[in-house]
Amino acid sequence: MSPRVVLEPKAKDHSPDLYRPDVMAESVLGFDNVDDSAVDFYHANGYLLIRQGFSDELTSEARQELISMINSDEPNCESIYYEGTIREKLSTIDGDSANKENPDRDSLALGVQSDQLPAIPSSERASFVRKLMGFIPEHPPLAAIASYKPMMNVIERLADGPVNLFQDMAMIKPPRGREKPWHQDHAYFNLEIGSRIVAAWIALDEVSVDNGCMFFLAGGHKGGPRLHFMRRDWQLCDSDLADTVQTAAPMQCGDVLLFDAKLPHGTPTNNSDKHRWALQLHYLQDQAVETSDEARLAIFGSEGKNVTC
Ligand SMILES: O=C(O)CCC(=O)C(=O)O
Repeated sequence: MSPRVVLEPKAKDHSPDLYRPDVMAESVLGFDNVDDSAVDFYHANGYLLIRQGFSDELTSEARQELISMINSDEPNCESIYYEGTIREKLSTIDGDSANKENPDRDSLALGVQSDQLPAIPSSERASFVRKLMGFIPEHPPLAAIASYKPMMNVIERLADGPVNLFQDMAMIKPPRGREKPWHQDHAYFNLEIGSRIVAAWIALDEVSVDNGCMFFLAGGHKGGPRLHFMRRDWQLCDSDLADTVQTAAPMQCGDVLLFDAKLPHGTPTNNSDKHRWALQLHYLQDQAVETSDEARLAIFGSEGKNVTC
């Protein structure tokens, strides 16, 4: 499988005030301790943080697999995304369009796409990988996590019925790797707005405020869909985050954050010298109904709504 290669635009810095650890996430220890009150907590708060969900053996095999993939000439995945800073290492990309300081809105959304990995040594290239997508069938150590029965049982309780994995991503924030601005995951999916979608964000190493842990607005899923704008990404307006009480979720390797696809969340720049390794998997209720870009944008987009950001 030849991956779609995306060289992202150079990311603009975000204000440090956008991510405030006002409150620390509450948690339960282990999938076995998810009882009815934990399920109620998820529905009320939009998240459930499970400590020590995965063993060191499973997480270390998964992390090693990702390291092999980012260093390989054949990563065997659908897409591979590189941080915009890789552009400084490349002499020409697609004419000169990739080196523009201020990309227009379309290139901001898409980055520069190709079917060739960047033409620099693989060890150097690897240090710029931000995200891999679509790898589960080809990579058993990652499939073992995605289909882990104790986690699936909990997710099916949260979704109130059978679910299917419909998106798999490895979120690798390298040192100084970019922010993922505040957003709701549902704003990226052409799925009926009432669909039950559970995201599983799994730490494959220590994740801290410093290296870009998850921040979210606990209970914010209950407000339903929010308007998104194309700014540093497809995201909430920064000003919507003023005066909010934010929850931070520092995690240890093997911890799992389950959250509702309407929970507003984001992660800041990795300000450390260490990679931040995580998997993000999305599970969708059986028999969900697909919609269209138009239907999604009518709900999450700002066009024609007389709003500014
Ligand atoms: O892992 C991250 O940094 C953010 C992931 C995320 O929220 C997303 O891609 O939807």
